[in-house]
Amino acid sequence: MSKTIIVSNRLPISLRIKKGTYESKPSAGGLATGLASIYKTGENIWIGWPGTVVDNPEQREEILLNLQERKMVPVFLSQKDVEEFYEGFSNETLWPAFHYFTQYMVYNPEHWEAYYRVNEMFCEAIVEKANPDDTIWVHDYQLMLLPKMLREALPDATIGFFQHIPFPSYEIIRMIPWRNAILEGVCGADLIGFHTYDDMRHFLSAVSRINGLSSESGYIQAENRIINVDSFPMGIDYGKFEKQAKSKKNQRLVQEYKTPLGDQKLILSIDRLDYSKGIPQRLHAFNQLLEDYKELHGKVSLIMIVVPSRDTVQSYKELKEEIDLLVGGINSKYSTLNWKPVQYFYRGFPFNELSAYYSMADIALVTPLRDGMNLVCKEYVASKVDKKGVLILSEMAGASKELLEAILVNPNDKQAVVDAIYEALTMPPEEQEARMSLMQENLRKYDVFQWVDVFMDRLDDVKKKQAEFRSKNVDSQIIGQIEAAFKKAKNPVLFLDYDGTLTGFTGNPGDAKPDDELRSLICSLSKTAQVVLISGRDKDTLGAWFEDMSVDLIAEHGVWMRKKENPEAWEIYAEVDDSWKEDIRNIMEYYVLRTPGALIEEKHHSLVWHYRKVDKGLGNLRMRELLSHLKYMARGHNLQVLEGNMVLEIKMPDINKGRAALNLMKGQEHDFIMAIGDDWTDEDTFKALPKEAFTIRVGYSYTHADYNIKSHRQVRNLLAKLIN
Ligand code: GDG
Repeated sequence: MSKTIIVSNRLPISLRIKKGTYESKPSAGGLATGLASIYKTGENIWIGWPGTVVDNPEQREEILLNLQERKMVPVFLSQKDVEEFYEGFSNETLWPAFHYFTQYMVYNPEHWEAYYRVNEMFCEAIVEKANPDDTIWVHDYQLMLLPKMLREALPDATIGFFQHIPFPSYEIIRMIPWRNAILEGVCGADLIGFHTYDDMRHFLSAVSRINGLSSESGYIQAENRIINVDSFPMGIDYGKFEKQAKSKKNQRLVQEYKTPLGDQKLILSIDRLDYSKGIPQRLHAFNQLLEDYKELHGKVSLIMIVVPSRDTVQSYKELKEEIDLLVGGINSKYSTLNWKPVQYFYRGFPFNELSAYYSMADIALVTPLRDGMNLVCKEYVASKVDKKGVLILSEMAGASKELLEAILVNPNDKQAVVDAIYEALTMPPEEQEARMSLMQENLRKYDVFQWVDVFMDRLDDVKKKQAEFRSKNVDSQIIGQIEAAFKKAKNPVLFLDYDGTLTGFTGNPGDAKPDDELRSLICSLSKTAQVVLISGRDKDTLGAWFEDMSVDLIAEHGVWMRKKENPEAWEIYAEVDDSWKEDIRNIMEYYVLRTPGALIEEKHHSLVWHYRKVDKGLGNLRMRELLSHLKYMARGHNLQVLEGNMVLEIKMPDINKGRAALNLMKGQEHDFIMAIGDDWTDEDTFKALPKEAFTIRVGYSYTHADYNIKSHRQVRNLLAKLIN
């Protein structure tokens, strides 16, 4: 039976080695709780780094056995791995890049090599435990190469990837020298999840511009399968925070903490030490508040909890010093004998104490400069069981897309943060209740368990979609059937599209000339079958390329036909009025002038606007504009607009490849018909041909064809089989 493997950089435990012996505590983090329902059942396991360097082989063995009982498998990292892979590439290249702190990015090839190496180590550890059809869910930015490595080792596995931190704009991604490999790595997954729609949008744009993979409605069309990209905003274990907040123990603790503070209003700030969290900016705003509103002195305190993290890294050390100075500055300026404006803690707290802080805070001030989601704000809302309290939340946190009833602020706008704090301090209790209730309803429904279920369901769903395509894949059995039918046939005919079907695409369409392999293939085929090259290309190019071959040619999607018996005589499908061209050409020219790299091709019966050489995003934008413009014009002229591969073509509607194919077969009896094509102009052929024909679409798109085939390479292999 297949099992599920969770993979993350850190295992859900904290392991400490003291004087040669180790102790490990389970982690109570949100992710660990949410995924417990998965890895603790059946044969499922969690694979990751235990969080501490263990060099002693005997101790490793001991830890391995101990973790095995808890359904975990450790990947042991050396000190060098930790420095170069974790602290290095993950936290000094990807972390700053993905949080838009490009000034902190380090470009170190050795760190990159370590990142690659450790991802490989993870892959090996997984392969050792995995069955070929297992489900593997990989988490976060430390393991972005892993999905592809796993796909290669376990082609049939179901692979999910979730990124917990933001995914930035293409403009940032393109700064990373190793961007191609990173994006390709992630695309080894079947389902790729982010917290927000913006992250997903940025990812799709980067994959399209950097790796040339197009997508539609969140489905990336990869070479041999579809990949789903979607947004899955992560929730918290709502029940746990609610229950704790309601408990007698918690109420006692709140009482104990609050007594010395009197009836001061309390503002809570909790973060890991990180420049993305905007801690100094928050302190500046609090300082400004005290400067602007003297009447608040003695009546409001900021409880600032900063949890130590990465403080060996220089930029974090500097951040810590900056915070210390700011806190010291505020306290020395405003403190009185019985009031300290900032209660500052540089340490973590156990869960019950954290929960007490959430319960007693009148305001949670959560103002990161960038945050993938931010769970602290959600935990605060869940803990406000009396519904009294106000959340001030940064627009730059993923959570701001869900918690619309918070006071949303731009963390870079100091005055806006000051105003938000003042608004929160003076907000009527009924309004607090109304806002809190709406947020609680939302968070209760979309908790971390729901998040896990939805992700796993979608993973199933994308596998089903892939299976639908695969059921139409030209496999060895289908090839056998085609071969047998072909060999039996006395009068076979093959309709073969050219670009994308017999050959790949090139930057310059003129460069896609038939190579020697293709010429000899067509030549041999034409000895036993009627070969028809059916293309959108102009007749002169096709005529010149296949001048000396015994093949029929259909050019310009069916406008022109040239029979092999009479290679000099091109027949036209019908003489039609082309007075429409002038108006349309004027419009297309206007779009060429606005779009560097675009060009117009004039064919006998059509006009084509090419944008293959245009900067990708601009090309798509202009194509959409021109498409709607042309569709509008087309109605008046009774024309048809076709969207091809990096082209828009406008032509008379009664001319298409399907009609041309039927026209060519008229009066002949064929006992084998096969058509292969790669874009939607070929769909006309697939639809027009009798049902006993073999119809094949190149690429894994929805199609009227009977089958899909991976690429032009496989088409050539299939045709080669017919010769042998
Ligand atoms: C990544 C993304 C995304 C904090 N102080 C204490 C303590 N905490 C707990 C909180 C909360 C968690 O740490 C911090 O939440 P984040 O949302 O910042 O999560 P990270 O794991 O740091 O970050 C982030 C998240 O992944 C999930 O996808 O939201 O954007 O950066 O749960 O309660 N817990 C205890 N004592 C503390 O002092 N016990």
